[in-house]
Amino acid sequence: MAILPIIIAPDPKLRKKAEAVTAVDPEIVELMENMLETMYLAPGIGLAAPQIGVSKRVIVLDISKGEGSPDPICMANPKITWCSDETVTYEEGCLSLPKQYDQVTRPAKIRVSFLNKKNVQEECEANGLLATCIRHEMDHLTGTLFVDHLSHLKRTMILRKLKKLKKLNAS
Ligand code: K1U
Ligand code: ZN
Repeated sequence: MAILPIIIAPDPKLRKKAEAVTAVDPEIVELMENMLETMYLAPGIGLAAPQIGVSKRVIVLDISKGEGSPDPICMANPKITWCSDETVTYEEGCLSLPKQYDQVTRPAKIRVSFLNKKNVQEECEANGLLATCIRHEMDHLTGTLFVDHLSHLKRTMILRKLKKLKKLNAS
């Protein structure tokens, strides 16, 4: 397994639309395992392949936050099949936008179909933080960041701050 560097915004790689995978073959299983290891080390509760520079529709999640036993979830080609009208608001963060947090409102419950690690099509229902995290990670697959759900002013301020920090770290 390997720890992969996480891309920090602003970066055009985070804005690209990811490609569907044809099947969860050994190469995709290895990608999923590397993504999980990278996510746990960060630490985070989710990670999408574009965040490590791989433009594929693959996400991993574990919202157990180290409390109790780990509960890793791997999804390829996730697709929302239903979402509730009821919404829920969480303070979101993103490993690609370090130390930036804000409230985002999303559907409280969702149903999602996906290919699992065994290349079998599955459908599951999620609510609360798991539903939010799945939507957050799926946003990464279309080049959307959580700041895109905020006001223009907040988004611009956060992205400007990160651009300055990147410049500073490079010099
Ligand atoms: O996509 C990412 O960059 C991961 C992101 C996922 C996420 C967080 C909060 C709401 C929705 C989606 C993170 O994991 S940020 C780090 C974080 O939230 C966390 C880290 C350790 C323990 C608990 C939370
Ligand atoms: Zn994110």
